[in-house]
Amino acid sequence: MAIEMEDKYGAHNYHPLPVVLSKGEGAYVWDVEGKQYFDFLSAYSAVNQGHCHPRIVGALVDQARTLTLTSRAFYNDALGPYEKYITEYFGYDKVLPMNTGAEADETAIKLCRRWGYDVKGIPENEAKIIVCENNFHGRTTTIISMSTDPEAKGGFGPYTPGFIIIPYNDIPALEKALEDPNVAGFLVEPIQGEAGVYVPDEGYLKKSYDLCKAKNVLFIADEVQTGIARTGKMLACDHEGVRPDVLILGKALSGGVFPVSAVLADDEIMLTIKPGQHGSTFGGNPIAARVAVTALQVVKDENLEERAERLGEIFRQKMREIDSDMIETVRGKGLLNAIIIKPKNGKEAWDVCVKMAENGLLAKPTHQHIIRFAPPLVISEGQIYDAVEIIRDSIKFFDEA
Ligand code: IF1
Repeated sequence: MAIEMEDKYGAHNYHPLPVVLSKGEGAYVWDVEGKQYFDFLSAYSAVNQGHCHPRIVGALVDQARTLTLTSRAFYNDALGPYEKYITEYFGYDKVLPMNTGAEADETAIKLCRRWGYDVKGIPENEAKIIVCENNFHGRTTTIISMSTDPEAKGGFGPYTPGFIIIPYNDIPALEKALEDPNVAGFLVEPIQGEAGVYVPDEGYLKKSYDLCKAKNVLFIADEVQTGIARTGKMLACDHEGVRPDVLILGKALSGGVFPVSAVLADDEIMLTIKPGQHGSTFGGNPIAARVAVTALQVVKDENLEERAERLGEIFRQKMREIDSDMIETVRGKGLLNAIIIKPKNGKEAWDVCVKMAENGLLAKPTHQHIIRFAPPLVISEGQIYDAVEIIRDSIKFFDEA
């Protein structure tokens, strides 16, 4: 019923697994028949704190009963405390609050260009931003102008100029691109999520950061998917001690209960945007402010960084113990992992995902042969073992077929 309605009345911009969900709690979701599943997608890493976390939902409901939206034409009593909390939490002078990850990436691009013109002295309209092949930063027309994915980019031209595309995890390529004096920034995912949880070589982030600093270029980290404890540290950049000049957050910044994103930077960068030069109707609304503070408190109170680190190690270890020639590679960091499936007898990643759903675990393939596994960080060790059993049984089903 729900599937037919979505098919008839909704745009066909997704191809969902045939599961109709109606309830979520912690690491579990339930479908309309009451079947329970492990959620190993976590809404692409937005529900790190677990589905419907009571404290976060509590903040949402409480504020929603009081004051939902004022616009930024006026002050409100929730935004200032949130801005203080998040800037101290991550160690930056200021935050620019937005709603979706794409909006935060767009905001970072505008900040980088304005800094390039007003501080670095790049000639007007000449600023360049370096990005990596196989990046994913969102779906707006400027963001897909940076994309190398024909699916995401094709048929939506004309494209926004001013981007230099280099291979990911390639220091010499970055060095060469940085020779252009009009480069204002390097925008990079510390781990490429959509590309299939592509973890760069140890030291790549630090070396990239150092090269950018040497050329007075902003190091801009898109931590929309890798941030908020997902990879075993609060930020994936923390694994290499890198402090991005511009930090982009989204998704789990709200624990998945509300669209909240943010861009953090110090005054030299942030104050290049003056009143009236950027904004958003819902950006920094009181609900988002209260929800984000609570979502960030939960990450600390429930030690989600340490859990992601420890349980991620166990998950990858158990996955590597599965004896199947369908599993080509297991890779990831913290609880952001993926396996590459080698097709067998015409069965591939999609079939494994359908079988896992039958067996009570939800995950989705990306780029045909890669299955990403990203459970809520509140999952227990016992649940990890149960989940691995389901993954093993599902893959072995095709092995023996
Ligand atoms: C879809 C992908 C993941 C992101 C990073 C910005 C954004 C995303 C690193 C934009 C969003 C989402 C978008 C969603 C599926 C999902 C996704 F498969 F598309 F690429 F996670 F890998 N930076 N990623 O991962 O944030 O505007 O969506 O809030 O578009 O299908 P958003």
